[in-house]
Amino acid sequence: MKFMLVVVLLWPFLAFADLYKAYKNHFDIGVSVSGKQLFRDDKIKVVNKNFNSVTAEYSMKWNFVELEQGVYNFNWTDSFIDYAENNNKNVIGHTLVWHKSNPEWLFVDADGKPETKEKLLRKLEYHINTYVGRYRGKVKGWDVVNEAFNFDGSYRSSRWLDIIGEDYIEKAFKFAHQADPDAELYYNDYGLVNPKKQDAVVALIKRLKKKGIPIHAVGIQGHYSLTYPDLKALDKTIARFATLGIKVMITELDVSVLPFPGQEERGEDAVISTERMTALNPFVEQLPDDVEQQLADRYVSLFKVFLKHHKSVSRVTFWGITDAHNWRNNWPLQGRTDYPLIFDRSLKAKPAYEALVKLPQAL
Ligand code: 9MR
Repeated sequence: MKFMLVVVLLWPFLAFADLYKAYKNHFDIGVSVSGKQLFRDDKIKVVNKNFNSVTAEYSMKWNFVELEQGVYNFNWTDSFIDYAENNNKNVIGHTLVWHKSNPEWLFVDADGKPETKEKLLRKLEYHINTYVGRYRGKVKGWDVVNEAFNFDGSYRSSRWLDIIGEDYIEKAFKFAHQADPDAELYYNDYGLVNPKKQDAVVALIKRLKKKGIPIHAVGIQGHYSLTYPDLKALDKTIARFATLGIKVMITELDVSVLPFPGQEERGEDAVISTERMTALNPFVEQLPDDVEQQLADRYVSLFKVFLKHHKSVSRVTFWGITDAHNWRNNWPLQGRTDYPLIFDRSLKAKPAYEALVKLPQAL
């Protein structure tokens, strides 16, 4: 009798212990890990318990693994892969081709002149072969190309586009497939609820599929806020991508609770009065309970949409372990105090976490 009572009282804690286990019938729950966090026991304990998929926040980008041409530094990634193998976590490779985080040498020749199309393609192929090939069978999927379009649907300006042209995207997918035919390959971008950008990505996916170039998922970056995006638009976005016969992944999820500054307040030369800065950075000491609750409710609303589409959504990845380390503290303005994740600055689970753990069984 006593035993029964204990089980009944403890049931919510026993049943809802770990976040990823709560979603085991729906999708993977991932998190990004930054360079140093991999070696911090307190952070890794949180990852072990709650997430079954891991992405490097920056340490697998080109300038980290091959800062000097031909001189590879795989130390961090080797440790990351070992960690994942030993702890049963899926590894997502982030990211092979991006307009940022590239080494100086990549786009120029030995004389410092712009690289030719042919030579840049060879550099890309060699890099992908070496890198993706090294971790063949160990990385579940790669963000092959990251953020290649503008909001108006045009190609985003980059050295890749300038030198190679639009087909740099398909070349990257081809090279990645050659290097590891079993790896999943993804296109990853933000703002995909935006109709024109969405159209451009849908067209890209259709084009790749028509040409027989493998693409397995679209990564919808979830850099959100308490009001953005509109949930109906998100719902439609996921549904549309799912009709293309690919998986949908919610990547880079974080929910800012801070006001979004106007365009004129965001430039490097912007002058913001002290009064206005207080309004833009209102929670320097702590997050008030009512906003904490709004954050929890917002996470629940977002996850209800993801759960609705669980047959197409295969992963949801948070962009960071703790509020103490998340890029939203410095974007779109430097030096604010944001609270976008589900573990607070002392690694304590927030009400949003508790709500998400309970959600699948409550529906
Ligand atoms: O959060 C990442 C930050 O720590 C890095 O300094 C930055 C450059 O490597 O990249 C940030 O992550 C970005 C991601 O790779 C792609 N989408 C936008 C993310 C936020 O800028």
